[in-house]
Formats: sequence, structure tokens, C-alpha cells
Amino acid sequence: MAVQIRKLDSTDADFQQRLSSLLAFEAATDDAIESAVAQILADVKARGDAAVLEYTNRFDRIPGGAASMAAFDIGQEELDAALAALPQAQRAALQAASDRIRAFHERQKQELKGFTYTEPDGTVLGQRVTPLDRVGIYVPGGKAAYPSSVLMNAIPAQVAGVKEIVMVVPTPDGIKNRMVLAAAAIAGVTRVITIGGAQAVGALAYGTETIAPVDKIVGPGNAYVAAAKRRVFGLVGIDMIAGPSEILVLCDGTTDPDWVAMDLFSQAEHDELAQAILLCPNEEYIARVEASIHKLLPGMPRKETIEASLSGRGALVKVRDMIEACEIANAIAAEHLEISAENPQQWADKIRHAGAMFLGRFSSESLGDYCCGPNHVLPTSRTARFSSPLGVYDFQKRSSVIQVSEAGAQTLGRVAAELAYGEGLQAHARSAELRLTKS
Ligand code: HSO
Ligand code: ZN
Repeated sequence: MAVQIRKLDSTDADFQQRLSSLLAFEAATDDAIESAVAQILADVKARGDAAVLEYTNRFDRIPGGAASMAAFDIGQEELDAALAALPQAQRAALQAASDRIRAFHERQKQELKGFTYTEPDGTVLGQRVTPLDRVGIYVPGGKAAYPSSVLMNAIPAQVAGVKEIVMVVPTPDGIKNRMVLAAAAIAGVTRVITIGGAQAVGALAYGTETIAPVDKIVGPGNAYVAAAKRRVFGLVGIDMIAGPSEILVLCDGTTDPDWVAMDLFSQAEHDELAQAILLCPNEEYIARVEASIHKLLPGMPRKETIEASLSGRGALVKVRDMIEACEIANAIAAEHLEISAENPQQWADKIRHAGAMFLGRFSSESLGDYCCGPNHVLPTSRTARFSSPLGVYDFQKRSSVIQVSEAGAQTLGRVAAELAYGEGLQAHARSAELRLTKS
């Protein structure tokens, strides 16, 4: 087994083409999945709890088969017990991460206050920010059940002021993930239900006899969950459809190559389709990183996944200089961008598109994944060009507030009536004119 990581050089004539094909990623849409999900959603909508119960017993192979939905509700005592049962070091780490994530998101909330202002004629205009009432957080079961993601999804919702945070998490074969439950307890999730798949998304979106419908569904999931989220979007809000994880390391050649190799592994180990790329102006250094990759890979428990990811979608790219590296980084718009260089700030100033930036060689992405404080739910697949990390703002919405004074109605009424007549909308015009004082 040897990693065959591709090597690119920005001076090659076909570089742009090779870069585009490296970045190309289309989420597979599978007709079989789409039709199965459509059917499950329709069934949950029509039959509520009975459908959710049947699908959960069948797909998650619940031992003995649960008799009612009550079997899937995890009470507060069980959550607290899961937390208490964790080894002390793990509990402390979860708490430390939670505290830091909360502190960061509290800052974010400060920035998101509404405003009002009063015009000279007494008209008051403003924007009010209010939290969503109820949100659903989807947590995958199986190998991608990350307690850290429970914190990253639930804490911003709680900081935003969401009163009800309902978490759904499948328990294949009835097996519960203790650390996920402990994270739910720490993060202040208000209800945990052990259901998953499209049926859980349907239950959250439409509501059932025992589950009140939510306003927004967030959190990652498999292809079925992604398809279900797409379908219920509009009835409820959704966060995003996350693609495979990505890391882009921009290095000036002054960092220990083992560090860079391990940082590339840290995303590659998530998924065979994850993408890890190095941009560096120093050819000799790139060779040293490659040597580190070959040296370190055999010792990694997830070496098969890492190897598949690096061989399939990874790359070591020789660039002309760090300025060009920044330009290419903007084109890639990676989920995570590490600037592993002396004086990283000068390069960071040139970056416009990245989900999260990690500046300097001590800022490994793994620290951000768990406990720096900023969110680890980030835009993937180049969507950092137009979207942002998950945050408090995803659990709030804005309402405009308009209070027109009598004096204000005189000026605004004339403007509005003129435009309304232009649009052929008489009632609009008359409604504005009725408020004009007769003169
Ligand atoms: N890097 C992942 C998040 C994560 N890492 C969870 C470890 N656990 C998001 O791209
Ligand atoms: Zn990660």
C-alpha cells in the first residue's frame, strides 16, 4: 500500500485544467435514494408516529422492536447519567470545549443586535432580531457520530435564545453513544430522541403526535438525510448540505514537514472523499512533506481512508510564490485553510474565501475542530465564496419594524401613491392617500 498523491506545478501549461479537475466534486444524486426518501417522507406525513416507529424498528434493527415512540425518548436523568459515567478526563475536555465554544458564540451574539433610529419627523425605523422557537439537530449514528458536532450545533442555538432544541440521533442495533449523550447534556439540548434517517427529518419537519414540528433542521447526515433535508426545505429552514471535509495548507517551507503531513491526514481520515491539498513555493520542502506522508501513514489506524483520500483527491502543489499561493487559495475557497508560515498575517490579509483560517504553525485545524471556540460546521465544496460558518445568526431571524408618524405619512404617502399608480395598484395608492391630511 503506497499513497499516490498527485503533484501539480503552477507553471505547467495545463495547470488550470488540472486544478479544476482536482476540485470538481458533484454530490452523487441517486434516483433510488431520492424515491425511497420521497416515500418515507410522505408516509411520515400521513401516518406520523406509526410510520416513524416502523421505520426506526426496521432500519435501526431495534432489538425486540420498540412498542411505542416513548421508547425513543431519552430523559434528562439518562443524559446526566451519561455525562457522569464518562471518564473524568473526557468529561473535563468536553466541558472545556463547551465553555470555549460558548464564549466565542456569546461574542458573535453581541454583534447581532437589532437597531432603531428616529427620523426628524418622528418616524421610527428598526430591525428586531429574534431567535427561532424550535430547532432540530440531526446527529448521525455510527462512525460519524461526533460529540464535538453536538456541541457545535447546539451551543449556537442555545446562545441565540432558542427555547427548544430537539436532537435526533439514530441508535443502530439499539446501541447508544454515551459521549454523544453527554455532549447533549452539556450543550443544553432540551429533548433527545433516538430516531434517525429520512424518517427523523420528516418527523421534525411535519411533526407527529409526539413530536412538535420544528422551524429549522441543522446537522450533518448520510445521503438519505441530505436528500430528506433538501425536500423539506421551504417548509422548514435547513443549515446547509455539507460535502466531504477539506483542508488546504499554505506553507512557506518553514514548518516541520511531519506537522504538515499530519494536518493533511487529519482531514483525510474523515472520509475517502475528503480533500487535502498543500500549496508551497519550495520544491525541496514538498518532497520532505511527501517523505513524511510515507513515513507516518503506516502508523495511522485509519490509513486505508487516508490513503484513499490522498490518492483520489489530494495534491501537493508547487507554486511560484506565496502571493500566487494566496490567489489559488481564493480560487479553491477551502473549508479549512492553514497558513503555516512566518508572519502569517501578511498572507491572511490576501485571503477572501475560506470557511475558517488557521494562522501560524501552532494553529492546527484539529484544535479548531474541537475547542478553539469558532464553529467547525463550515462551508465546503467552494461554497465559502458565498456562505459562512454555522453561527448564532443561523438560529435567529430579523423582522423590520416600521412606525410612521403623522408628519412622516405626509411625505411617504405622496411618494408611495405616485409609485403605486405607476404600478397600477389603486388600493395601495388610496391606502397611502387616506392618511394625507386634507388641505
Ligand atoms: N473537521 C470536521 C469536524 C470534526 N472533526 C469533528 C473532528 N470531529 C468538519 O469539517
Ligand atoms: Zn475534523
